[in-house]
Amino acid sequence: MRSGFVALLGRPNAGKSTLLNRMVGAHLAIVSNKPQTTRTRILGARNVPEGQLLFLDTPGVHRPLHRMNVRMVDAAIAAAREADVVALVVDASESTGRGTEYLIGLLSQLHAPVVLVLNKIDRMKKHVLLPVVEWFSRQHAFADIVPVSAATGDNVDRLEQVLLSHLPEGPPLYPDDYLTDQPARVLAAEMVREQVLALTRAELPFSTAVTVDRYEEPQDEDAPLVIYCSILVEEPSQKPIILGHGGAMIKAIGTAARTRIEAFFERRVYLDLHVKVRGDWRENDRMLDDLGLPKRKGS
Ligand SMILES: Nc1nc2c(ncn2[C@@H]2O[C@H](COP(=O)(O)OP(=O)(O)OP(=O)(O)O)[C@@H](O)[C@H]2O)c(=O)[nH]1
Ligand SMILES: [Mg+2]
Repeated sequence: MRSGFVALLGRPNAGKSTLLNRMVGAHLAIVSNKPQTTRTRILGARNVPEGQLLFLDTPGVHRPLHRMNVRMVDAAIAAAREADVVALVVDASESTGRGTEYLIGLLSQLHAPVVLVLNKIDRMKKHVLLPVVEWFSRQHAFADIVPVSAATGDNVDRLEQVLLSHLPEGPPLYPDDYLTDQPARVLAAEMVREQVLALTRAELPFSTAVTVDRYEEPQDEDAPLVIYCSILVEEPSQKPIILGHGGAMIKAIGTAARTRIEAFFERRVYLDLHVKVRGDWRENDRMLDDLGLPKRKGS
């Protein structure tokens, strides 16, 4: 048997979270078409007869402009340093730039083998993939290169086998019913944030956070989960955008999030949303600690 940690490292929007969810078969990490969606490291376990893969989804590596972003990038690099295998996930349908070169530069600091995952091949014609493979092969001695589509699932079976082959031999590290390190209340708050990202535009996705003010899980399984969340924005002018005309936007966010939380937990949910203005929360150490973005030692 082989078991160990696989860090999913990459630029924002490469499809790391989509790949995590595909690999473990559950919507553990929220996904959006906006960059910098994932803010913390998220563990998702996948058990196969040959062993256990412990995926670490990470925030996309980018140039940090706020304290929050410094912590995000730190969390990603720390996960890559701790992992047994690093899967460098790139959007193969996009041309490479400085950001990709910076990431490749980081790889030399890692001891673990690095598997290059060329994602989004559903958006590409076969003949354009070959030059991409050739370019990346010249940049780093990758342990393997695997083209996949996290969205359609194309070739992810092969990726699983490749990643497994690079894990150390040993028994599973977690029980076989263990799925994630994300507490239920965090999963719920993230599903609210996912709808904020899906339904709002411009700067809002970057300057919004969701906190849980109250979370009740009644023993009686027919009774709904009770969840009170606050949507934090930085500027007073952003509040009416989240609320929408006559409260239409926050209602839409709430309805969509509730439907998804209910499907995830297979249980009725009462969801209450509030909007709060918290200027500069992205620079506030206590807020960032509470949001699961702790400062790392030495950073
Ligand atoms: N066509 C296509 N789109 C994909 C694929 N994988 C992910 N996407 C889309 O790419 C966008 C970004 O996906 P995410 O999974 O959120 O990307 P990420 O790397 O986790 O991004 P960050 O959390 O911001 O670092 C979303 O709109 C996804 O639906 C794929 O294989 N094919
Ligand atoms: Mg992500």
